[in-house]
Amino acid sequence: MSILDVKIMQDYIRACNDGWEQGWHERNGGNLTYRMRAEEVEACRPYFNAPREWVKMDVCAPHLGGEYFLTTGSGKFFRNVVLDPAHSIGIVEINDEGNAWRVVWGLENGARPTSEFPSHFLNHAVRVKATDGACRVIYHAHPANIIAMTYTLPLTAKAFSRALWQSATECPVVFPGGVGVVPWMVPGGADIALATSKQMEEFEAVVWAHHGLFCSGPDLDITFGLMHTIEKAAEIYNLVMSTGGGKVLQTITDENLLAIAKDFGVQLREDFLD
Ligand code: 2HA
Ligand code: ZN
Repeated sequence: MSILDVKIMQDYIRACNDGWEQGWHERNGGNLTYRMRAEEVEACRPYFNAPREWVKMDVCAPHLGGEYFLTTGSGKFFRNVVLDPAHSIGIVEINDEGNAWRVVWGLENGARPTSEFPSHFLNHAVRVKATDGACRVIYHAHPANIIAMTYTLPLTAKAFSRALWQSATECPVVFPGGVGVVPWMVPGGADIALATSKQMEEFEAVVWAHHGLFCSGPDLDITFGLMHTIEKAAEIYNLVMSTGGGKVLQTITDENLLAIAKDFGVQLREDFLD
């Protein structure tokens, strides 16, 4: 047995590789964090190394004190996760105050959690509250089509949510709450982390203009599926705009969107309709 035989490790590594295979993770692009269940921590604990030193963060979330997160490493490539997990990903423990982390497994040779760990951490903090503790995953990727849309659409939650909903019939069912948008900001720091987590109070997915997408969810399948669904809708949107030269003859109307919401029993954000 090794830690790599534990199911959550296998599922997490598979999610990283699936993202690589989708083309969402050029070079060291993107990052994935997972808040482990108590039983998953116990299954992994026999393989933990002696903990490293505590590293203080600029952000704080006391209700995440004592949690353990699986995280991709700063500067590490998703492409390499499946080949070399111990150097590419790791497990960090959060201190009781919720303002520092320390590595307990992986991230070998002194690697650190993703440069976006402050954003992930604050997003977890907000989504855990917004979902009564159900949220466990924050996933950031660089899918080309959703990024391309941030050059041609107003950077508002309404414009993006509506355009995506109208691009594929399943969208209003998969993300009836819509998506948030953060304008262009310097990545990696506390400012973009705060701006993103503010959006995450309302939305389970947030677009970063000219950069990528953040998705949240209760497990790896649902969160990966949300990223996949949004990016596919964005691809359709861009195909329509480019093949039709911006001319649309017919679309999914606001009435259609309401009919879907009614039949599927989901609460669509109606203030995003015209
Ligand atoms: O890890 O995606 O936003 C590289 C990034 C930073
Ligand atoms: Zn990024």
